[in-house]
Amino acid sequence: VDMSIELAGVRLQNPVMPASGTFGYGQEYKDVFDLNKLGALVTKSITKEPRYGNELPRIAECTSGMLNSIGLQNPGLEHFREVDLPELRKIYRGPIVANISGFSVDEYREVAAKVDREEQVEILEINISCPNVDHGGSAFGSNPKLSEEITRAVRDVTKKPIFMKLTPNVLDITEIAKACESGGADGISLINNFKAMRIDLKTRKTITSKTYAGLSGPAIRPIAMRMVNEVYHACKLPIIGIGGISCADDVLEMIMAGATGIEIGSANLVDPWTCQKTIDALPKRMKELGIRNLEEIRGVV
Ligand code: RRO
Repeated sequence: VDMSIELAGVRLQNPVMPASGTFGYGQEYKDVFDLNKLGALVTKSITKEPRYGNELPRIAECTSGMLNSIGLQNPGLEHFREVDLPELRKIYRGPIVANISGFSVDEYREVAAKVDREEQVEILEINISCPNVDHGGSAFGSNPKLSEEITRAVRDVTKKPIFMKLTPNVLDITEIAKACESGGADGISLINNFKAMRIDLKTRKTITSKTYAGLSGPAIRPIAMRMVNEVYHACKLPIIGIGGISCADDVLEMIMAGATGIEIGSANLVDPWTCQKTIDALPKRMKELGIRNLEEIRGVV
């Protein structure tokens, strides 16, 4: 069986990528399994300036998933270019997807222009959906005009493929996806997490330092499936499906909903071998289900 895919002109040996934020810049996982097995590696969202992120605690477990309110902790653009990217290249040969965030249209443009100069980066994933910051983040991705404007700004400064990463915290995901398509996006990544909260009964305070945090994991997978399917039918762009995927069957289901590639997020925090196990299991499941290649099942629903 053939599990390779093509994502906006980039060939991937398989559709499995770690979701942004779950593999950092690769170093934490290099001793867990061979990163070169991945379809591509998506790096943690970077901003122009370094950020410490939100105060601890910023993770909470919950039934069928988890909450996070990391708050865009990252080493900043210059450190990413000078240290993280070269260090990643030493341990990983495959395609690198650089995830970018910003707090203004100009910041997205500026960071994208600098990342565009990095030969090692194959694809840009533009995060307009972080729910854990006080301004920017999902405020961009829930506004069609701003989503289009950011897409256009990034489009102006790079010829590399651009995937816009969307928030599910909207009434109509197709409206945002279509705005990104008009702005010149090459693909859509969805979904980021749902705005949520948990309370500790003893302290009577929220478990995470920020009142609201983002829900991810198995709980959101059926919603992610539905949203991917809606965007698949509303746009012509390739989709990276994200949301609660943790095994080969989940991957195949997401591709049947319309995704080309997929990202695994929360499941990596439960079992750091999830990506490797999923990739290893995929050919066997494809054979059992009579699937010769992934294209033949994409968007069958
Ligand atoms: O850093 C975060 O809090 C974070 C980001 Br930028 C994001 O896009 N999604 C997420 O779950 N957490």
